[in-house]
Amino acid sequence: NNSEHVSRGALIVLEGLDRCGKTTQCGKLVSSLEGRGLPVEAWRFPDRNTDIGRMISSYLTNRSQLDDQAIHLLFSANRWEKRSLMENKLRNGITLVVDRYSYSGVSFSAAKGLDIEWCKAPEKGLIAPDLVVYLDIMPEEAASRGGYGSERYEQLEFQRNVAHCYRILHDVAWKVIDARLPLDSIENQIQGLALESIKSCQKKPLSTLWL
Ligand code: 2DT
Repeated sequence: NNSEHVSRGALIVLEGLDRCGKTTQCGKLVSSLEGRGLPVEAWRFPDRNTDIGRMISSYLTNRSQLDDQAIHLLFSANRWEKRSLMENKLRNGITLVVDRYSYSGVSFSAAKGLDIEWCKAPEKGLIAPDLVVYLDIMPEEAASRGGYGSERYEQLEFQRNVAHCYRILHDVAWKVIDARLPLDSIENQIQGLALESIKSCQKKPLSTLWL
């Protein structure tokens, strides 16, 4: 571990409703940073490749039922089980581009009616992102984009509630980008924000969420 000699990587999170274009933009950002020779990895939550992740996946595909509180804590535990690996990567200079994080965690659960502070509590102490890009889209517009898949949350009425909860969470560190803009314009804006963030976080210590 040579972490004392390298400047740390940035934790960059993309958030937004289903079908807002997050996953596409995560891929584009990772390729462009790689193209510049910057160390970067693509991550996503939920990470369905762990035991907890498989329980989450089974819930999302309606193969299992869980109380709202129970699934909320599993999503959070799925981030906690990755926290130390995340920290190691960042300290070793690797920038992480993450498709969804604690903001999805809180918004999707609060959209079911759970108390927002209760939802935030298990996220406290996770690594805080250096940049959160929110791809802003109206739920109706997202729904019209080739429709949703068959997973549990992919329904217009539910996405409306999620959008409302995202609006409550969103703070000054968020960068909101209009998801209706042309793909390459969105790509360029995110790239600019990411490069700025990678540069400025070199002097900043890692910080934690919501304490
Ligand atoms: P994907 O379609 O992006 O795989 O997401 N979700 C996600 C939560 O409810 N809580 C969380 O903490 C996270 C990270 C959003 C699967 C769905 O899971 C929801 C959509």
